[in-house]
Amino acid sequence: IVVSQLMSMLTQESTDNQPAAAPRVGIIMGSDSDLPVMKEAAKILNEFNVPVEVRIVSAHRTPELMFSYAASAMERGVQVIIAGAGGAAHLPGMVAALTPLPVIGVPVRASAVDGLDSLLSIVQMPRGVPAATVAINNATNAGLLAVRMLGIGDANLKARMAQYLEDTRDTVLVKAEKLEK
Ligand code: RP5
Repeated sequence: IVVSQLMSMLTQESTDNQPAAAPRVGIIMGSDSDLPVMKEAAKILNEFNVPVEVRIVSAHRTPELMFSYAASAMERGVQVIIAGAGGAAHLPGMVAALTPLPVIGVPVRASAVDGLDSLLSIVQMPRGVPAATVAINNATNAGLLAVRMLGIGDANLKARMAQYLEDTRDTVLVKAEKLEK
């Protein structure tokens, strides 16, 4: 499967010839090599029926595209941006500098130093320009955090997140019970 096919599968398709809902979350990443990690964020958002767009945007290789993406995201209706990158992972921080939207950074393990470079590049933002940072390769948590952010103004999403937590707890309790037997 080619990358473009995978990316359009991750972006919710329109049904019944209705135009696709405007994306509420932008998922961007520095390279198509980040896609195996970053697709987990799209999966979570699809589970919660949150419309997303998925794009390759590189801080270093396509700086003009990064600028125009970040500068236009809010006016296009995007409410949260999830940005993943590896190595010298400047994408989340640079995007946070270009938009007032909340930005969640995903440090991708992409180099010889096991993702520590990506983690530190994303988490060590200067005062005044925050980027939330999840664990290395944990795009699932980035998706869940985006749902929680959107849930502030969306009672339905907030209720579904409460249910997700209950389901997570129940899964662990069932496993624990099995172990005790
Ligand atoms: C970063 O460099 C990307 O986010 C990726 O994690 C890493 C390696 O990119 P490729 O050389 O695989 O395209 O900019």
